Amino acid sequence: MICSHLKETRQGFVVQYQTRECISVHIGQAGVQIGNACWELYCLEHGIQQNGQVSFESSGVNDSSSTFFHEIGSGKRVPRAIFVDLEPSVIDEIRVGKYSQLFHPNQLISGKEDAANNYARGHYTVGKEIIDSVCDQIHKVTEQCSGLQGFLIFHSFGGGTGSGFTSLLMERLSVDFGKKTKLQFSVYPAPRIYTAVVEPYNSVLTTHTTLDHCDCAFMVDNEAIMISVKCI
Ligand SMILES: Nc1nc2c(ncn2[C@@H]2O[C@H](COP(=O)(O)OP(=O)(O)OP(=O)(O)O)[C@@H](O)[C@H]2O)c(=O)[nH]1
Ligand SMILES: [Mg+2]
Repeated sequence: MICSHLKETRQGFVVQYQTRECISVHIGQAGVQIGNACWELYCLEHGIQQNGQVSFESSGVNDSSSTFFHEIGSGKRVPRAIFVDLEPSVIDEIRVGKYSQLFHPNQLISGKEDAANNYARGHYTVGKEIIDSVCDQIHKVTEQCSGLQGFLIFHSFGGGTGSGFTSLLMERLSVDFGKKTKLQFSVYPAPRIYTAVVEPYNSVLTTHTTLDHCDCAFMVDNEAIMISVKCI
């Protein structure tokens, strides 16, 4: 079913537009922490409060938030997002954080042990145990979309989850949603701020696997980010 909305322009014309939803998937520590910061900004941008309710001043002004937020019965906006990590501590910060009420608990998926900076653990062993529940949840989020545009994947190249699990998920998304666009936002490892010496290996392995599945990748150099942050 294609869902379309009527919207009045500043000139007074009524135009019909179709919702084109984007689903964000935040993977591993870097991906989840980026997501935590991003969703706070999206909420501020669209006048959405920490509990998902639209603040009085912005209600009814525009409906562009529907690309990123799903509106449920009570008028609450729920992010079209899924957070995944193979260990719980980073996602627990969202569960108890300021925006804990914004997300449905099923959107926050964590395992018991991480991939220990090991691509193979993220892709073949620990990651494999959690992939089906992640895909099920993604399917549930897609069912709430009327014209899905594609997926935004946030992760690091260097972590075991960020590299191994991301490539596994990209393969699955290609099988399940063949033609949908997949954009990656990847934290590129920098020699001076490594957390593990194997990060370059993880990066090569994940690049090799995802090359066929990703439509466009936006890479952020971690050292450059660090320099920018220090300058602010
Ligand atoms: N810019 C930025 N980089 C991060 C952040 N968290 C981790 N990193 C970088 O990500 C890489 C490590 O990957 P993580 O995302 O921590 O690892 P993971 O995906 O959780 O995988 P495992 O812990 O091995 O299961 C290193 O290069 C870190 O510098 C973050 O919040 N911001
Ligand atoms: Mg981790």
